[in-house]
Amino acid sequence: MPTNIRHDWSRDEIRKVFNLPLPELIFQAQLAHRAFHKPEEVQLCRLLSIKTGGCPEDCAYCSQSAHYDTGVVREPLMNVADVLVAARRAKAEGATRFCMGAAWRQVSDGKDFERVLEMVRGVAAFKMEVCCTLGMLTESQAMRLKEAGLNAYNHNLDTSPEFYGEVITTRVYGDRLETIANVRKAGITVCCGGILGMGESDEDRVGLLEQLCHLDPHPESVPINMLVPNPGTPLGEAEELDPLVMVRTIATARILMPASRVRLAAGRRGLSQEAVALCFLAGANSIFTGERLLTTPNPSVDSDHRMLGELGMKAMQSA
Ligand code: SAM
Ligand code: DTB
Ligand code: SF4
Repeated sequence: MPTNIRHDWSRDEIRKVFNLPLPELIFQAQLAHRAFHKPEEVQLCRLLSIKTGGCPEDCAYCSQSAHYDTGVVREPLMNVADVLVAARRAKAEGATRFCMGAAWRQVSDGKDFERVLEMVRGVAAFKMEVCCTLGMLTESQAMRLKEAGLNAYNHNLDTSPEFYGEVITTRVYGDRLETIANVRKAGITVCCGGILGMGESDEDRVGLLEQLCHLDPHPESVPINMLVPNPGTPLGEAEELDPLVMVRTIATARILMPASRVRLAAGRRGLSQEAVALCFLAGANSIFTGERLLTTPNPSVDSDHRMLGELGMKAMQSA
């Protein structure tokens, strides 16, 4: 492993990077990006909500929490065949990674989990990267997902340990770290990032990045979401985020975790094309495509292909 991959960044060091003059920050992020990645390539990922709404957790940003009246219609676990149709379509539209999300607090052994394993086997057969995000997971469940062909598991830390309790009260930071460790032990790659725009401070953003880069190995994939405000949730009326905060956070993530894919995840509809371009300059090299994220809208596949064309960038061909 190249020696410049570090897991011991101090909070002070990270804060200094985060607060660099923007041209210097972007320059350093570009150096890190180009040492490990092709700067014109972006991975296209597709999300599918395989079980929607009715979640017992109280994440203050989420349309799917049963604690809030958000208008999201609950849907039970999808059929395997329908999931495979969606995955095939995603692949035809250029996606190389397919991520299935379920609004569960945790995975329960039983027929629903067996069905998810079947979905994983099916998508893996399409030669796409397969990812799931199903809530908390035991080590033996992680092993079974690995055996079924799962490549990645998404489980976000969302924010700093200090701010976490302001956003979620039904679980603690340590629960998240434990699931991430279980995923790692099973040999599945880790997808772990956070959300900006929830009223957190720069210090919380630095604190999140500190936690992420202390994971050893680093998460292979780091999604940085910009809050999509959902009416009915406690964060439904949150103040709009300055897009440059996304740029600074992405650039810092790129410098701290140079070999990882950094994903400009939720919130692109709230960013101008110029802001998105700055996120790419800052080292983002992955996006979600397709009209819908899990429950909220996202730019269309066509508009994304057009945007990449206009920027002279291209979709990553194979994972
Ligand atoms: N229930 C699982 C869990 O919490 O791990 C998986 C699904 S959850 C929707 C995955 C991640 O999406 C969350 O951890 C959060 O970072 C992000 N997310 C959820 N709602 C969001 C929103 N309204 N805006 C931005 N990001 C959001
Ligand atoms: C992640 O960090 N972002 C994705 C994925 N991991 C599962 C989810 C974004 C959800 C946005 C809100 C919604 O559509 O409900
Ligand atoms: Fe449930 Fe995940 Fe939404 Fe939290 S983010 S309420 S755990 S679906």
